[in-house]
Amino acid sequence: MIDSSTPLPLFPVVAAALVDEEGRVLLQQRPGGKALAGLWEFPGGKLEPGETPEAALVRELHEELAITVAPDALEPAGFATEPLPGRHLLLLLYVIRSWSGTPVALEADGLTWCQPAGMGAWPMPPADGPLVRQLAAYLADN
Ligand code: 9L3
Ligand code: MG
Repeated sequence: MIDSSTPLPLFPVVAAALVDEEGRVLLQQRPGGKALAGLWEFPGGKLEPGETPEAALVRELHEELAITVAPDALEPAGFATEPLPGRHLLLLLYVIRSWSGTPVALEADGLTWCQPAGMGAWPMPPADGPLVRQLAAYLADN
């Protein structure tokens, strides 16, 4: 029986705030037919078995956006949790200020660059909202 004293298994997912020279951050639109379709998210995804969060994010950004990121360019900037059926999402956010290549939407329905202060205009998955506030605080201090 599941009750509040029984921890759900963690479901780790990584996400990136790619920050450009003007302080804008890239969001991508989740594609139709997938969970949370149409919502705008920080790019990223699930860890594969045995993968570190950093390696997973480097791989996801290459798969989703065709960009190359060096592992030491990842700055841990925040996290959010969200209960899902049977498991607990743990979403880790990394700031990235340098990469090679120009992001193209290989899996998303669209891309947008926006200031963190303007992200409220973009409907996001539940776990991404807290990350926006953490991102703004992180960027103000770093
Ligand atoms: N998720 C939420 N915000 C994000 C990302 C990359 C992912 N910025 C959530 C949506 C799903 C789960 O993580 O519940 C796994 O993501 P996907 O593999 O369905 O993209
Ligand atoms: Mg993804």
